[in-house]
Amino acid sequence: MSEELFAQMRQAVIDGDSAASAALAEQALADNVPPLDAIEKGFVPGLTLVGEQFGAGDLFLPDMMLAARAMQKAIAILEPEMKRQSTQRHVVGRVVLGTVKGDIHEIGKNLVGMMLATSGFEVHDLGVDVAPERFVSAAHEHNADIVGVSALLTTTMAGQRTVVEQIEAAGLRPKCRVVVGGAPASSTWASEIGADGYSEDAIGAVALIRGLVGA
Ligand code: B1M
Repeated sequence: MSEELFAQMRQAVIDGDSAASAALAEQALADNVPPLDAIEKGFVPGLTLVGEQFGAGDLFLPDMMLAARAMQKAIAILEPEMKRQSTQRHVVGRVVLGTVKGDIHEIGKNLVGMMLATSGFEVHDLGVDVAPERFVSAAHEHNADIVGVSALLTTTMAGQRTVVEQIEAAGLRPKCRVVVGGAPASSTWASEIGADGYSEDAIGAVALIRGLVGA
């Protein structure tokens, strides 16, 4: 039953059909499908396929934009239920999150933020195209335990190194740790730039950050 629903979700994103993805997200809620399963097993595989076909030159930027919009529509419907299901009551840590300067990819970063928030973290999401100085000032302002930096492009990932350097230069370390993620990042890259951790997905990011703050 869920497998069939997941297949329809995948197809709605591939088709860039926001109305269909919204209806399928509503159906998932009505059928008690866990919202994270709907996102990760249903909608994300569609976006991954669109990305691969874009990379191969078989699809174009407008296709990728429509697919992203369909995905975001579904997430907007599923997010309140994820928050409602959260049982955490006390703040386990403070996280400043954003996508590096020059990079406007936000879906993965938003998922990480959503998972952290539903796991009891206070999340300050700075959005996309965030300058390194902004990460530093927000870390100061919110007394952050963690600065989370997302990058989806090989051309922007160097911005993660700059954030690490500027957090260090501002004297915020070691109390404030820097965690990186996004498709081109890896644990090797995280070590190379002196970050405190890397996760390849949102669930792993929560586990990693919980470990770093001792929660
Ligand atoms: Co873009 N794009 N895009 N794009 N786009 C990629 C990344 C690309 C791999 C597609 C491809 O060619 N195959 C490619 C990058 C190639 C490279 O650098 N090597 C690419 C390109 C080239 C571009 C443009 C340059 C295209 C152009 O203009 N010619 C352009 C750049 C714009 C810019 O940023 N300056 C561009 C634009 C766009 C859209 C605007 C159309 C749209 C983004 C819409 C939006 O976010 N509002 C878009 C999309 C949707 C993608 C793909 C298809 C999907 C990205 C996504 O949302 N995935 C992507 C292909 C792909 O990744 N397969 C692609 C779903 C999401 C849940 O996964 O973001 O990986 P992801 O996040 C995961 C993990 O990475 C991890 O957890 C998340 C959840 O599990 N994670 C973290 C992410 N951040 C983390 C932080 C953490 C920890 C874990 O700690 C802090």
